[in-house]
Amino acid sequence: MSLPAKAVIVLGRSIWTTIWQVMMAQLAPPSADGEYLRPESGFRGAIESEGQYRLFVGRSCPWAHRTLLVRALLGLEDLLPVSWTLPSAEDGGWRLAEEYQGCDRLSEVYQLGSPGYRGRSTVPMLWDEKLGRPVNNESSEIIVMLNEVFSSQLDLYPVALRGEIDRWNALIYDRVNNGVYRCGFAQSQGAYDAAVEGLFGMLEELEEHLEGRSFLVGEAVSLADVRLFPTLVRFDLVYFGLFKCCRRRVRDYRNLSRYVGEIYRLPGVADTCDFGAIVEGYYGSLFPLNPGGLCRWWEIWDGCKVWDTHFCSSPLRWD
Ligand SMILES: N[C@@H](CCC(=O)N[C@@H](CS)C(=O)NCC(=O)O)C(=O)O
Repeated sequence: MSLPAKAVIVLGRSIWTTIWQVMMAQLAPPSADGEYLRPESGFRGAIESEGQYRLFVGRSCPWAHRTLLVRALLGLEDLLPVSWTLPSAEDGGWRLAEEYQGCDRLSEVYQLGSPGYRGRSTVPMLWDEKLGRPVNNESSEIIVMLNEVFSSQLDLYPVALRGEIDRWNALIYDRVNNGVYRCGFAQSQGAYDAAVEGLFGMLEELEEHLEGRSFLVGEAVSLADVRLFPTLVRFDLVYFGLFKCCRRRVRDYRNLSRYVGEIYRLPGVADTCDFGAIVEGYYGSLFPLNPGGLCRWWEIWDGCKVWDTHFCSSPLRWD
C-alpha cells in the first residue's frame, strides 16, 4: 500500500525543513532575520620572532588562502612549515593530511594546545611549535603579523598606504569575502536579497576602480589584493553556483577578470591555487547546501579552461 503523494510531500518537507534549520544553525549561525553571522575567531595572540611557527591550512578555504598567499609572496616557505588539512565529508570538520603529534584531526590539535577549547576548529591556524599551542586563528591578523615579523624584500602593508588598504579591506570583507557567505548561508529571502545586492554593487565598484590598474592600492601587490583574490578566484567555480551568487561571473567583468589573471601570474601564486580542491571542498562538504554532494564538475572544469585561455598565460593546476 502506498501513501498518498501529498502526505509524503507534506511530511518530507516538514522533516527536511526542521533538519535543515538545525544543521544550518550549526554551520552558519543566523541573526533573527536569517542573516549569516560569522563567529568571532577564538585565538588572537601575537608572534614575536620567525622560526617557531607552523600554519594549519586547507586548500579550499579562502581565509587560509590569504595566509598561503603571504607565505608565497614573501618567500617564507622554508621558515614557516605548513600542515595541510582536508575537508571531512562526514562531519564538515578538517582532518590532517599527515598526522601531527599523534593527531589525525584539526580539532585534536586545538585540544592538544588548548585543552577544553570549545570554539570552532578553523583554518587557518597559526601554531607555536615551541610552546605547543595555537597563537592565532584569525586570517586578517595572521597576514599582518607574517608581513611584520618575517623578514622579506617585499612589504605588503606599507605604512604610507595602510589607510587606503584598510578602507578597501573593510568594504571588501563585508560585501565580497564574507558577502558570498552571506549569500550562500542566508536563511531568509530578505537576507539573501540584501547580500546579493551588496555583493554585486561592490563588484561593480571594483570593476570601475580597477580600470587601468593592476593592483587595488598603489603600484604593487598589497594585503588588499591578498584579501580580494581568494574570493575572486573561487567565484565562478563555487560561489556562482553553490552560493547562488549567480547574477554575473567574474569572467563577465573585463577588469576583474584581467586583475585575477595578473595576480594569478605573480611568482608563487599559482601554486597556492588548487581548483580541484576548491570544487571538491565546497560541493562535497557543505552538506546542508548540497545534500546529494553533486557538482557541476565537468562544466566547471571546462569553464576554468576557458577562463585560463582568456586570462592566464600559465597553466592552471588540476591535481
Ligand atoms: N575568521 C576566520 C574564519 C576562518 C573559517 O571560517 N574557516 C573555515 C573554512 S573556510 C573553517 O575552518 N570552518 C570550520 C568550522 O567552522 O568548524 C578567519 O578569517 O581566519
